[in-house]
Amino acid sequence: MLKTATDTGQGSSSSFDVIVVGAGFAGMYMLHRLRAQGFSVKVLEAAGDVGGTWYWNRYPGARCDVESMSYSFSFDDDLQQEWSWSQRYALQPEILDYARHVADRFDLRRDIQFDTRVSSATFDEAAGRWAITTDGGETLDAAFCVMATGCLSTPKLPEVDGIKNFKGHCVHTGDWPHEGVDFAGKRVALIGTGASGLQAIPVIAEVAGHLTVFQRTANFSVPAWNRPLTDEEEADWKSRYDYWRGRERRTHSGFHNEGGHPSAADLTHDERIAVLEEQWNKGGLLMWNVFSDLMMSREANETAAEFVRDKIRATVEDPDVAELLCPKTHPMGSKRLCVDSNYYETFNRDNVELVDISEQPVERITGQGLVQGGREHGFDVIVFATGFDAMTGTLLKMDIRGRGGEALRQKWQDGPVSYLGIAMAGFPNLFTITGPGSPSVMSHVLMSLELHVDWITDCLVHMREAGVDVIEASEEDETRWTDHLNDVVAGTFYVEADSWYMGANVEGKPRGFMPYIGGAGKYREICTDVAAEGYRGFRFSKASQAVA
Ligand code: NA7
Repeated sequence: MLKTATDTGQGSSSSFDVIVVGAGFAGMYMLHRLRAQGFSVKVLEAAGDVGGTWYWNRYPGARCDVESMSYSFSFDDDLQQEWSWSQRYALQPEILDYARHVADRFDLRRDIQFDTRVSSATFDEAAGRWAITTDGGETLDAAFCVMATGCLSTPKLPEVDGIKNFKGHCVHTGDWPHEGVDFAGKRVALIGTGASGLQAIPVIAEVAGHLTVFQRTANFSVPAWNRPLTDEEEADWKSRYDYWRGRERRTHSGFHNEGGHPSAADLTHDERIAVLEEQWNKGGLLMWNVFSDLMMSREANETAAEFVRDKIRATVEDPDVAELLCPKTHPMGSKRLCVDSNYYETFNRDNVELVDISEQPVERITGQGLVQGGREHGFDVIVFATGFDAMTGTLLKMDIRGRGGEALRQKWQDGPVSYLGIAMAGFPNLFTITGPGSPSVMSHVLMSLELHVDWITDCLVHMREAGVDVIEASEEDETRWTDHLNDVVAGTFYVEADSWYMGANVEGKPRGFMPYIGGAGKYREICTDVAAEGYRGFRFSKASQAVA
C-alpha cells in the first residue's frame, strides 16, 4: 500500500511514495498536486533552482513563443490574478521570476533537492518500487517515479573537432553562463539558425564588434510583433480566464486564438495572400495553422513559403544575403517555425555577416577561431545555437531499467514507443510528463503538462483507493498508440524534414516523428476517456503479484 507523508516521516527519509525528476514547470506542479493529496514526494533537480528550460536558456533575447497571458499555470485562480506580465511575449528573466514566484507561493523548495542529477532508475519487481541513484552517490527509493525532465533539456554541441582548443569564450544557448557573456566590441561567431539563434542574433548584434552567423539551413520565421501588454488586454484575460483556458483546451495546438483557418484549396491566389498577410500582421506561431492543409498540400505550403520568402526579400537589402536567408530545402512548418524580433532586419547592419555553410561545414575549431571554407576565421566568442538531443536525450542519458532489468535504451533503440506518451510497457509505475508520443512540443506545453500532472495525480489517488500499487501499460495498447501516432503524421510534410522532431539532428538517432500531432484537444479527450474507462490499456496489480 502507498504510504502517506506522515508514514514515511518525510524530511530525513530516502523512501518516498513518488520521486519526481526535474523541477521545471512540470516537476513543480507535480509536486504541488501530489503533496496536496498526502503523498510523500521528493523532487530531484540538476539545476541550482527551479525553472527548467528557463533556468538554463539564459542567452540574450531568449523569449517564449507562446503569448505570456496564456503561458502560465491555470490551476490556481489567485495565482493567475496576482501575476502580471509586462509584454506580449515574455523574456526569459520574467518567466524565471514567475517560476520562482510559484515555488515561493506554494512552498515547493522544501521538497526539492537541487544540484542533483539522476544517473539511474531501476525497478525492483519484488518490492514494486523504483531505486533511484544520483551523481552524488545517493540512492533513494519510491513506489512511483515521474520523469518531468522536459523535451529540450540536453544541449547538443556540433560534431566538430577542437572545441576544447578554443582560447576565447565558447558557449551553448541551452547552457548559458549565469554571469552572462560580454559581447561588447567582440568578434563573435554564432553557429545555428533555429529558434535560439534567431532570438539571440539581433540582441548580440547590437553590442558585438562584429557578428558572423554560420547558417547550415535557412529557417522560416514569423515576426513576434512583441510589445508591452496593455492594461485592457490584461484585464480582459483576468476577467474571463476560464473562458480562455477552456478555448485552449479544445483546440488543436492549445493556443487560445486558434481557429477558423481555411483550406488553401478553397481560396484563389489573391485570397490566399490576403489570409497570409493578415496572419503575418498578427505575428506568432499561428502561421502554422494559416491554412488547414498547410502540412499536406504542396501547393498550399509553397504559396505560404513563397509569401515568407518575399517578406525576407523585402526586408533584407542585399539581394544575395536575402536569397541565402530564404528557406528552400524543407516545407514551411516541417521544422519548427521561429518567432523573431528584428531577425531579418539585423542582416542590414554593417557589423553582421552571413556565411552559408550548407555546402562547406565548419571543419574544426582552433585556438583562435574556426576553420570553414578552407580558411581560418578569428573570433573572441563562439556561440553554439545548435539545439538539443530533443525529447529522448535526457531520458536516455539516465540508465532506466524496468521489468527483468530491461534498459529503456534497449526498448527505444529503434525510436521511442509509449502508451499516450505517459507510460511504457515493461516499466511499471514510471510516468513521463510530455513524453514522446504525446502532443508536448506540438502544443502549448504548459497546458499539456498540466493535463499530464492532473492525470497522473488522479491515477495515483485511484490506485490508493483501489488498494493496488503497481500500474503498467499493456504492450498491445502501446503498439496501438504508436501505430496511431505514426498513421496521423504519415503523409504530412513533418516526416520530410531533417528536424529535431524526427531525431534527425543527432547522429545515429533513429529517424521517426516523436510528438503526437493528432491535436491537443483530441488527445485530452483520449486521456480523459482512458481514465474514465478504468484506465483502459493499463494493468493494475499488487506489488506481491508484480513479479508474475
Ligand atoms: P534547433 O531548432 O535544433 O536549431 C539548431 C540550429 O543549429 C539549426 O539551424 C541547425 O541547422 C544548426 N546546427 C546544428 N548542428 C550544426 C552543425 N554541426 N553545424 C552547423 N549548424 C548546425 O535548436 P534551437 O535551440 O534553435 O531551438 C530548439 C527549440 O527550442 C525550438 O524549436 C523551440 O521549440 C525552442 P540544421 O537545421 O540542422 O541544418
